[in-house]
Amino acid sequence: MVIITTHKGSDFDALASLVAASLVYPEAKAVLPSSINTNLKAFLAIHKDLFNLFSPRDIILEDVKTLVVVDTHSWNRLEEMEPLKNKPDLEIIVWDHHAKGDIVTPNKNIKETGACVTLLVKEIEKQKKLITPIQATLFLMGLYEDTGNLTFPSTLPEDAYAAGFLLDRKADLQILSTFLRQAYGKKQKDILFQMIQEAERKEIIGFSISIAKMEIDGRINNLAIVLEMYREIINVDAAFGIFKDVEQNKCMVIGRSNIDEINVGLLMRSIGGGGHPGAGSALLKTVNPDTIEEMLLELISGNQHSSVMLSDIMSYPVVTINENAKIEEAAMMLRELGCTGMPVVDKDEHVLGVISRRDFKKLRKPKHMQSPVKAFMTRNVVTISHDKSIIEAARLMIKHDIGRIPVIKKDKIVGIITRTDTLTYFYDLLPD
Ligand SMILES: [Mn+2]
Repeated sequence: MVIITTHKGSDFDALASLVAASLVYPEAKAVLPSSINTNLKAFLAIHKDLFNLFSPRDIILEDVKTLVVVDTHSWNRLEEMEPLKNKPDLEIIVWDHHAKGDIVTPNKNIKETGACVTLLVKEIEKQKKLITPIQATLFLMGLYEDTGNLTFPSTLPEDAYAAGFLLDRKADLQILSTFLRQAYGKKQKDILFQMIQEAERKEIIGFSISIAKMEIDGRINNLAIVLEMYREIINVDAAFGIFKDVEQNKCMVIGRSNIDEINVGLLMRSIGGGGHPGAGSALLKTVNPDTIEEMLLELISGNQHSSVMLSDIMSYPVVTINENAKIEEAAMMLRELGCTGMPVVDKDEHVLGVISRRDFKKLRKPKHMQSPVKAFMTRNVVTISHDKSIIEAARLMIKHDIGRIPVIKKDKIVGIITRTDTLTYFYDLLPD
């Protein structure tokens, strides 16, 4: 007997992958774990008969010759199938988009796509299998749930391509939104209600923020959605939720910000998490929520930039040229360095201007090549202090349409921040 199964606490991607795999392996029985998440329960309450699903109770494990595992390849996430772990001669086939797992088999189809179902949809397309609109709808639900409607950074071009393929196969967006919207369900509603009742606003560095501390009972999905709703309702510039899971003794910290000045990704990185300027999270072990709150407040109220300052991402040392050097020399240096401009400094390394290829257009006579740089440099250079934020640097670049800004500390140039540096930062390409 061939069976297909997926991880416990199954979500839409798990069910979608399970059903998709049953098209790839038509002889197999699709076994859905007993524990499935709330969204999926609501969906299956109506759609169950459309899919030929088996429960683990229906299966005699001794008879299983081939096990197809989708959307995981970790034994401890299979639970009800764990007895198979020690079955000799069991053939295992894996389809998964998680990098980690302990199921060992030569038959692995693993790629870190946004959703697991993407891999199977690709296979279905390759084998030219027919799929019904309701199957396409389910597959797209899995795909959208795991990729946040193709917005999560883990989304690959393959995911978007698969979404297009499924829409072409008549996936129904109406049904899809009905079930996916339940990401905000009763549990989430209860938490939001409690958060609003206890809400406190604070004014800090000129912005309104709110930090909610809550105890939660076990894993609750989609707290990020709850927090975004909370931020909107309380109407603050930035909101943070510190959710303490008492049993696991862990704290989930989630932040949302609507303003550049409070960079959630930066804050979360400082406490061991991650994210982007507008949204981020961190999972902390055995930390007191009050301590986390203090930490956040301290970080926001000024030390926010102490973790990642301009000096962390700027380029240095900077090649500069003395004001009295000859134009000829500047031209030669720029050519050698392959850059378009460089700061001009006096003997104390104070920035006086910038000499760039553009300035060479001002040269009229051959003897100008022998003139001092200061005669042709551009004055009134935009500079930035080393303790300013990266956002501020980016703003200056946009405002003045410049690609590089000298970074100044105590009147001296200590580095240069370039457009590439800021892009690298914003796109989260910083090494951890
Ligand atoms: Mn998945």
